[in-house]
Amino acid sequence: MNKLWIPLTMVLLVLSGLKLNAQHHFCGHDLIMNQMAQQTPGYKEQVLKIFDEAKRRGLASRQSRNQTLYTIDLVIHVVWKDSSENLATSIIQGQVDQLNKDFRRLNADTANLRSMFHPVAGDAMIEFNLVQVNRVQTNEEFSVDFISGALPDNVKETANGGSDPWDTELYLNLWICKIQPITVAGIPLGQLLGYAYPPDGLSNWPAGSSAPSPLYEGVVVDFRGIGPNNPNPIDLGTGPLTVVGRTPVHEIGHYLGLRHVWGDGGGILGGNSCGEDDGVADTPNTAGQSNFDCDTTKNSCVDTTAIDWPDMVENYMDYAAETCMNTFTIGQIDIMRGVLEGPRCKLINNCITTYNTPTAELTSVQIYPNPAKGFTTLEFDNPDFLEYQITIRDVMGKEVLPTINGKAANAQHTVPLNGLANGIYFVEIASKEVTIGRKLVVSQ
Ligand SMILES: [Ca+2]
Ligand SMILES: [Ca+2]
Ligand SMILES: [Ca+2]
Ligand SMILES: [Zn+2]
Repeated sequence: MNKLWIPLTMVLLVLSGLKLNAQHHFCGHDLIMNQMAQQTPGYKEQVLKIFDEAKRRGLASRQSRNQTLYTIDLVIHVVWKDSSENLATSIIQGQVDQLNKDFRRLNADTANLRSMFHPVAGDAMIEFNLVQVNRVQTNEEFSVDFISGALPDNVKETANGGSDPWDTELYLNLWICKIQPITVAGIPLGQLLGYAYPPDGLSNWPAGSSAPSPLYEGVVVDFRGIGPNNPNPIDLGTGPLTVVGRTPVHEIGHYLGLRHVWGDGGGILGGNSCGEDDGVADTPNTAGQSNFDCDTTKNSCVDTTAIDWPDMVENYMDYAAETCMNTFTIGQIDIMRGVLEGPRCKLINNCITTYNTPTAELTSVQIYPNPAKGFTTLEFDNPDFLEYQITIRDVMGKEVLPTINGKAANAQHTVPLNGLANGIYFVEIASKEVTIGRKLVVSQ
């Protein structure tokens, strides 16, 4: 992740003349990851756990993929101030059509994918059903606070000049608005084109945490990033960009759990990040993002596989030109479908048969060290994200430590044992489906 996201550092960089490229524009994934990590310790780890779980789940169901088309109901909110932002219905429909091509690999420009990547390109078997377009006129502006990292989530609130979502568990909400340029002390730093919160297991979090509201789940895209045939150009000094509707494709990729192909890291100034990747085996690691170009000569990291692949600039999760992007890989599709079969299962009405189906819920239970002195660690897998409760009792059955509640997929709890007398204790891990007991020996 972007380790250079330190507001004060950013200001100093600007003031010291290392000014960021004012033409740089991007999606808000890094902003979210860093802002949330600052507000809520453990956020990144939680997102990564859910990512790993989705990958495992999607990989397991890869074989049956061709038989199961997932349809997501889509609600679009057009929140406009200037009439140019109130996009014509034909542009909205064109965007929905583009989503349905790109997620089914029916887009004509798949022909441009270089042949070495043909074996990893995939049809996600995901489609979008537009159920409603809400148009809301507003007097508000939608801005990014670069110092605090706050995003323009007021677009998601009718009371704050935006448009309230339809139930975010049942519908994908896409808000279209003008996102104001990012500035610090009047200095323009760039333009946010869109953002989406990753699936982050909010219901799992402790009360009082500053996780974003479930009402904020969904995708926000600047009105100029909707296409094709959008008459409102984005020109940030290098001429108008060609927009064909790939910003929403990219942001829905994040919404369904994907990370950037270069794996973030490397810093906002474009440092090398060959040491960090996106967790997806079939996207070649790269040293950093593309710059809205289509440079097929790039090979920025040496791959550890037998073949040293070039950078996959055709991938939707890079920042290449929109006319250069045309592909999700099979590994990325595993994750997106794993998210739809897990934390976002209600979108596809498929929670009963997959997400909440009783299986061997709590597995691979480990307690270490055991015998323990001072503390011990409990670890187990909970692939169906069931709520669980851990109690620790003495030989008389009396609870000797506070109960632990959780819902994490890959549970890990370090338990302080201070004050416990030497002896044998019983650890009980219970979900609504299963109870597992283990013996714990305390030897202080
Ligand atoms: Ca990288
Ligand atoms: Ca990769
Ligand atoms: Ca390479
Ligand atoms: Zn992004």
